[in-house]
Amino acid sequence: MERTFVMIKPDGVQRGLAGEIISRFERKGLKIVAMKMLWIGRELAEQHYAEHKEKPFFNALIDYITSGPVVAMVVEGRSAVSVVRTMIGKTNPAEAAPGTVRGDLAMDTGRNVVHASDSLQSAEREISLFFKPDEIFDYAKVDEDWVYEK
Ligand code: IDP
Repeated sequence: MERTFVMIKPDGVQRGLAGEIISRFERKGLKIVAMKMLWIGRELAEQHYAEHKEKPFFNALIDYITSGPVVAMVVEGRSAVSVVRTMIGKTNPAEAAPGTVRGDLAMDTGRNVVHASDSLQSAEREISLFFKPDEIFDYAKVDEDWVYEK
């Protein structure tokens, strides 16, 4: 099983899309093993998006992600990193396929409603930035035998 980091960005919270987005992951069969609402400060935002520090959109990105509360989650499942990336769709919502979160619910790259880790390595890094080990729960879900054959 893999764990990935997912975040409903401030526009997703403001637009009342948190439930819709969380529900998509639940219905898929993924397991939410950690979740909280928080308002990210600039320091954490800059750490989270450190790989984009030199990009022209970096300051706007930090302004955006710190502009209101977000909902942060750890989502677990088989191949969770790639499954969740497929579900959220391309970075630019105008190019994201219908059926994906961004394809269905967003219009603009700078307001693309959701974040998800792009590799196992970034998942581990991002999970440890946002969650302490005791905020992540190991539990059995009753439908597991109905989600996975084995
Ligand atoms: P991702 O979120 O799909 O992994 P990244 O390329 O890692 O995409 O970019 C991180 C975030 O930075 C994007 O989700 C988006 O909010 C923002 N971003 C990326 N490229 C641009 C851009 O060209 N203009 C404005 N914002 C951008």
